[in-house]
Amino acid sequence: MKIFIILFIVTTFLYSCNKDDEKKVEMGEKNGVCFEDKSCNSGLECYDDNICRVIQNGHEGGACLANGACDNGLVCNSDMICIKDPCLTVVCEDYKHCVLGVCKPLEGRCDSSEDCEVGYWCAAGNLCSVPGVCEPVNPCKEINRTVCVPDGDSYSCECEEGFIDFQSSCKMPLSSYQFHQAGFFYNIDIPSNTASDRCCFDFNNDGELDNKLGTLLKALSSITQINYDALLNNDIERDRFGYLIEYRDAWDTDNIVAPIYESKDSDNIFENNISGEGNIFAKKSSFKSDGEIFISESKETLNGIKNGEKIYFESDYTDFLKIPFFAESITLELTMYNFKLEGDLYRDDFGIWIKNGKLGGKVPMMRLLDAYNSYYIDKCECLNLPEGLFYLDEENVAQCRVVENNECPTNSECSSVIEYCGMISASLVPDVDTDNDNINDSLSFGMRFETAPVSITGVYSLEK
Ligand SMILES: [Ca+2]
Ligand SMILES: [Ca+2]
Ligand SMILES: [Ca+2]
Repeated sequence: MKIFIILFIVTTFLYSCNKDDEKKVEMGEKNGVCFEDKSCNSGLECYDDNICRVIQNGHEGGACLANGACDNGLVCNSDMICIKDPCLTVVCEDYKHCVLGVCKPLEGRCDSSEDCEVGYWCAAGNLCSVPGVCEPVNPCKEINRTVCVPDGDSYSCECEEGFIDFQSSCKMPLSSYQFHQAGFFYNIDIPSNTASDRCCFDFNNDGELDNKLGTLLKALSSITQINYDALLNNDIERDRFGYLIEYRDAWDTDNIVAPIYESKDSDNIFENNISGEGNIFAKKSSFKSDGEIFISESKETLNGIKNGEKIYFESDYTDFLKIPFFAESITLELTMYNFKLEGDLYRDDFGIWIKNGKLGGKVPMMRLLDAYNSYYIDKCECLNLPEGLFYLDEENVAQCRVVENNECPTNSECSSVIEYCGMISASLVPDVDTDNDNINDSLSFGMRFETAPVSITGVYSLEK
């Protein structure tokens, strides 16, 4: 029994001693044993002997050394504490180096001119350079599709690759142009502009649709013995005349550009031109030159077109379309300027087409009389009027020349045109003032059409 009691006291004593030691230094505390994961409380680090002690300068979490250095793999941050180098996991571009985890340009290299010393700018290749004649503001910037080429103290603005210099502007050569989806015009109809058949545009802003020339052509059909609708559609079927509309950037951007070209069939088969399988050339004569693509470039902002939605284009005043009426071997060629096009646009996976189309423009009186004159000069040599039958007087009114040596057979078209010349010229009263001098100088004209989807095969030139 005695032995047991002594043993108990000793055990209790030893136990109390141990307990007092642990109270003084707990795990993770200064001079205490490290935690199982070799960590210690804040401000301490676990030494190799598994005891927590104050972090030494230069170690992770400790102050940086006097010269700002830290142990390997560590960097001194702005609080002068050594931290794990964040750059160890950062990859910078060639001209940059990593500073505390952020990629910054090396000396003499740059992302912007602010990275360079005063007097230098950030040039190509992220190099800080002394500005040249083309820098830092590119003097060619305002000229489309150009690059600035330095030449000593001077510079020149030259066309970007793929473009050529044409009349002081850079244009894409036709040879490298890729045509987009297109439409072929057919079912042409010149409205008579009776009350039930009004078309197509209001050219003089009085709220009424104007088609002075269309109305006249219809009225004159009986005199000139020309059925203009039939002529046009026949000529289209026989590929003597045709138009294409190219839908450039129709769906990619808000800005739809749709130039119109004269066309030439690739296979002389008309049916496929209107069945959606036509391959048709754009005539080279529709292009101002090799260096300039568009005879007309009409722009309209459309935020995505839905099926059946109206499209509307208007060309510049200087853009024109020729409408040739072929009668036998003779052409009466009308030229309309500042043309407008309107229609309901449809599309599917195979193409784009227009229904209820209207195409109209302004035909200057002078150009119209020229057309009539050259028609009758060719057709009616017997009139002996090489300068033509019609002329414009000082008041811009169409007049007929006096025919003195008429050798035309009676009852021929040429004889009847003398008879009706006064009536024709009296009906040629312009209704549109194009130069705002308050004197009408042009006739409004419009016609209806449809288009069928076709592909533009390329450019057709007579020289081929
Ligand atoms: Ca009008
Ligand atoms: Ca064809
Ligand atoms: Ca005028």
